[in-house]
Amino acid sequence: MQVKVVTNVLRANEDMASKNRTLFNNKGLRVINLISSPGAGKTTLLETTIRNLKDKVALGVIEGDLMTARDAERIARLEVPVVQINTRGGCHLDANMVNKAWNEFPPETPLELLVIENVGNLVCPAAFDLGEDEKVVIISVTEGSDKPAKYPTTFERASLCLLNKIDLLAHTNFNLQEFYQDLQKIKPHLPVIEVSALTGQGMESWYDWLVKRNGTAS
Ligand SMILES: Nc1nc2c(ncn2[C@@H]2O[C@H](COP(=O)(O)OP(=O)(O)OP(=O)(O)O)[C@@H](O)[C@H]2O)c(=O)[nH]1
Ligand SMILES: [Mg+2]
Repeated sequence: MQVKVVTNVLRANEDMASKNRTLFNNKGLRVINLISSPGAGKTTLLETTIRNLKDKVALGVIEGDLMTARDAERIARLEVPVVQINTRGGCHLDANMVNKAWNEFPPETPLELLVIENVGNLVCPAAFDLGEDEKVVIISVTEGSDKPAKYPTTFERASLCLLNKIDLLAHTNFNLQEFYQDLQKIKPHLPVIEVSALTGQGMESWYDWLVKRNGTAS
């Protein structure tokens, strides 16, 4: 019975994700689902990215959090369209929440790229398709290099891994060799970009990935 309920929930989510994907594709909108543990640097990455890309790409953001509108307020300060979802205890976003959030954007908002910051969690978000084009996983060097091995599903389903807080590497025992070896076993050829969302180090490669894939590179 329990299994059937879970299966139904996932199937309903797949149906809505498929509707979202059709909606986004029809608008020519590229959609990224940004996943990480709490505090790995998702919002900081978005802030730095927006400062650098705002004039090149029409970017919008959906923020997912259990409580508060703090992340949406951070993004709104940069004058980018943003909608906050509060899951009120839920550990991940689902396709229905994203559909409702999408309808909160004024219809005339001209967007080319939509980034969805998922709830801080390295496990549950991977199971729920939101209708995105690609998942991007962030891990930061302060979390330990064993995270891909311990939470492989998110890495398996991601198209790109960002290794954040690289500015702090020398102050941690993060083992780059172990990290890359584990990733190689979980998802060979998964691209990894080492970045500091705070200092901007390595971020050009991330912008290239986002903008070129968006088809707006000149
Ligand atoms: N040194 C350093 N600190 C960073 C970097 N990126 C983020 N931080 C810091 O890490 C903390 C958490 O960053 P956030 O961007 O709020 O993390 P988040 O993933 O959005 O967190 P949740 O939304 O709560 O899951 C903040 O104090 C940031 O300033 C980085 O590249 N280097
Ligand atoms: Mg955040």
